[in-house]
Amino acid sequence: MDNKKQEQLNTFRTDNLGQTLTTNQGLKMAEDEFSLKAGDRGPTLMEDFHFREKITHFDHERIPERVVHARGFGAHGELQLYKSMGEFTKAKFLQDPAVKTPVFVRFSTVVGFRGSSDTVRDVRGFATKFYTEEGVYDLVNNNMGVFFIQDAIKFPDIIHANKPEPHNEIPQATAAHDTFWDFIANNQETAHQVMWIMSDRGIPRSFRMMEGFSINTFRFINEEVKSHFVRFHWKPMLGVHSLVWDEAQKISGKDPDFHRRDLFDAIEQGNFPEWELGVQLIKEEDEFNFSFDILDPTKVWPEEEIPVNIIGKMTLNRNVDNFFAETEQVAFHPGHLVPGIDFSNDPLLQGRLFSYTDTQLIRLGGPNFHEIPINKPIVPVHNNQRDGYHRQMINLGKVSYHKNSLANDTPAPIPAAEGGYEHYHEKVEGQKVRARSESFNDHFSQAVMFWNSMSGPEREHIISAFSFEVGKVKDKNVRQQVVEMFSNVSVELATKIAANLGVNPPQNQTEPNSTKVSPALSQENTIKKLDTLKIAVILADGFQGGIIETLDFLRSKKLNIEIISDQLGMVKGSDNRELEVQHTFLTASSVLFDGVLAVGGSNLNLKFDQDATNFVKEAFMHYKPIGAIYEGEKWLQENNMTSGIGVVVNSNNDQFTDQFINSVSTHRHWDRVIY
Ligand code: HDE
Repeated sequence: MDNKKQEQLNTFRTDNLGQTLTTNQGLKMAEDEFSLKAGDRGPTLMEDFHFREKITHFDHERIPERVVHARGFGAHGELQLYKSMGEFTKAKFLQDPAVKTPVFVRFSTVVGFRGSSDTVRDVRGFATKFYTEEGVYDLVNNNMGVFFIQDAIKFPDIIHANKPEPHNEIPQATAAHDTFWDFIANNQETAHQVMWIMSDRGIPRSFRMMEGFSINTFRFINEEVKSHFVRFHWKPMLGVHSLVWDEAQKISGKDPDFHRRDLFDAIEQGNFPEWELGVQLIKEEDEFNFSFDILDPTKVWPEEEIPVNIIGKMTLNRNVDNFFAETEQVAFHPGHLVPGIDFSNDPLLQGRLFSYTDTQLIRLGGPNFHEIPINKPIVPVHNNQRDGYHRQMINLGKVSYHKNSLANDTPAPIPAAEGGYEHYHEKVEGQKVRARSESFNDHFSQAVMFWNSMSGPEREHIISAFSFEVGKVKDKNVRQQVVEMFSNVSVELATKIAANLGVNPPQNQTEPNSTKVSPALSQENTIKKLDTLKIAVILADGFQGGIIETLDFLRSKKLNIEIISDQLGMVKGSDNRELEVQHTFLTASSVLFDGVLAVGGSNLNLKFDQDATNFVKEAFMHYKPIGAIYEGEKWLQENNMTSGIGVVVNSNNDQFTDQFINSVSTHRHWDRVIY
């Protein structure tokens, strides 16, 4: 059964199938192939209203893309609570575990244009719209726990530095260029977020395998008007997983839509992505009891110190019907609140509260974007706001002001006790200053904690990421500045990247003496599941028929099995049973899969051998699980890969299938020696 939001959207959904073609005025047309001309070789006539309407509409199809987070992908779903949060907040949608709240989520990259690739190294947006019985609530998160800057006034600066350079609009969708790193080295509050983005978190395997962090501190307010500070978290049920950099770059060419395809396919297959909603809570009276300022968006609240209280689960269960109508026109705003949730004085959050509405005005063309179906609340809207471009609502009556007597002084506000939104009565006093609190001055302790918390392979990946990104910086002085800056995080890190960057080792040779770690920051111990991992099975004609049962068994473990061969069509097994080929070596690549099962067949030729060998070799380089059986073994033997960690070969091993599943359940074999 459709939820209230879907019921509402049903009234806007239109199906052209089987219908007669009309103009936008509803006029049925007899012809849609030829413009109206004076003679069949003559000029087109001005009176051809059908031509004019069709072309005009086409000419105006584009709207400005988002200034940041331009490339995104959305889906519908629902949130259901595990328990009531009534003790902390009066927000109605956080009270009753029996209620399912409709949601719409949009994931995004930040810096690339709308047509850029999904797998670039970047922060990911994770914005959720809750259609609650008290109006729309937006939780506009990112997939990293902190942000680059501490004050919103610097947002245009960081984004200008990160975007393609203005003189030549190069490079696309990457921070690997001079202006970004020049900004970083000269704005050291960025250190912590840079560590996150240089880590594996910058190249997620899937939107379904990312966390979401509110970063900014909000408030929960309960019925007794008691306030707690709160930060929100999404925890993916599939764990937090990433690509490797070489793979991410290759996917950018092979399938720039890798992440959106992954989400779309999972939902179409009924493998609905799920995240648990968590909250970290701090009592108002404990505001100053931490070694960091809890309002500082460049700091995490370490999860070991302030546990994430898991309160419910979100399931995405429906793809959009129309990308533009829904995903492109959805308008999020961290200021869309419901009673029981309020802001903190985090100066980044405060600035965001201005920006989001402002940007929708130009992007969506006026002040009525809340009436666009995807943005419409599921509760009635009544106020004295009127008119403006594209107004849909037909307000009755002559009164559009408050106070009035002609309409009994309605629409009327209602007191907080009856559900009216009232801001928390926080006491504020101070002098007007352009300044930043001294409590925001420590830029490195948590960057050090992040580095300390990484596993060996994660550290190696960070060193490689810095070496790549800063290696693209042409200005040697900027490269040197970056090395000096990150010696405050780790002299070892700075020294290793200095060597790769052709600059001097850092002047600072004193390692930070903090040994503080937060295990929650490392992906090493995340949940690892088989569900929906994609396994490429390389088959040729004459394959050993028994493999069909093995594949069925792998499917029963929820693995997605796809067959690769040299041609599309069917491959025939030794027992004459056939399997359909999904991809050829031309249309697929190992980088699009989580693991490989090399099977082969009796009918191999040199070209097949070469293609299959390259496929397996690349998977090997990317630490992926590999199984080899029957003729498939030779592709590994000839390249000395059979003894690699995570490689399972048959060689009459009756445990083969179990061992292969074990290898796949590890996801990546970081301790494999790559040569
Ligand atoms: Fe945003 N951000 N942001 N941001 N942001 C936008 O609003 C802004 C920040 C985030 O899928 C814009 O509708 C400022 C933090 C997401 O439609 C814009 C500052 C976090 C999305 C804007 C920040 C975010 C946006 C552009 C610094 C994570 C995509 C289009 C003070 C907690 C939403 C739009 C979508 C989008 C401003 C920082 C998350 C320009 C001024 C921190 C997920 O208004």
